[in-house]
Amino acid sequence: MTLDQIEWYLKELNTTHSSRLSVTSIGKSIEGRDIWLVHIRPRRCSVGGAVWIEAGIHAREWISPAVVLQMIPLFLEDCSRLETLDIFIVPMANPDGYLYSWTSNRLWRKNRRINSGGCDGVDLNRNWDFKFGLFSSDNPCSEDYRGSAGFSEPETQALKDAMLAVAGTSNLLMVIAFHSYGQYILYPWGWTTEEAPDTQKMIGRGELWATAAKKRYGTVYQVINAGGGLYLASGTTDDWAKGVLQVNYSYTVELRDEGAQGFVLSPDQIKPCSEEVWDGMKILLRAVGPGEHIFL
Ligand code: 0X9
Ligand code: ZN
Repeated sequence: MTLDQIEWYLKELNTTHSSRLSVTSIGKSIEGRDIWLVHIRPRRCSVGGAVWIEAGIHAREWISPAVVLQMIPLFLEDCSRLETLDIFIVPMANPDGYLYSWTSNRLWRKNRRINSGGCDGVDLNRNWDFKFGLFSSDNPCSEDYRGSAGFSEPETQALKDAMLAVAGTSNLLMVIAFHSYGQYILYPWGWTTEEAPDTQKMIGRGELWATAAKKRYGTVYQVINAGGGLYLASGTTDDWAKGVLQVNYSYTVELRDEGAQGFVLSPDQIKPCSEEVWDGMKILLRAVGPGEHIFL
């Protein structure tokens, strides 16, 4: 979907499903666009806890918002433990970058901050103020330019304020950020190869996700450590969620594919990718929070 189509769809959901869903703006991007938060309320009393889902922080990773948007009606239809959860979804964390990837540069990654010196954009997934600056670039021309300071960007400020608000009022069980590509379930830390709290639980639940996702089309998602298995990076959503919010479960999911098409994934992969991801999400969400012990 184009940015306009995404916004139209969210407005439509807000009017047609207002009994269980609300769409609000949590702040503005650097070019003044709204960053939308979709809250799906529990059907029954809210005993299940809350889950935060982020998509689209990297502009060119178009499969991320596509897959996450397709989850919204599935959450609304679901009649299982999932209906006891508060689901918070930011389907498009970097609207300016996304628009730019449609109009000017398909492989744009960062936001659209104008830096001095001629190279634009800050990598929003290096801008979170946890271990800020350790493994990221201070060069505005780099794809992983961290910005001038932790939370220098309005997009990451809006995201963290909203996440802090959710964590302050409900039992936030899990944070998942959707990216592409590579087919990985990444668990923290990303800033060090040392082990994060709850590592065995994150691996176990990640494997449940991957096994369920594989059943449908045979797609293999590897469960690996972000820092040790992929590469060291700091100032990321997943590390901030683990280090500051101290959620039990924090993940970055790298969606399809393994590199054949990479960021420019063909549209015929949207539906199968969404289906396998939903299979993974259903089992994962049953295996975190109250009742999770039955999965041990
Ligand atoms: O480098 C990133 O920001 C992510 N990969 S991507 O190709 N989508 O850009 C991975 C982030 C993984 N998390 C940590 N390293 N903490
Ligand atoms: Zn990414």
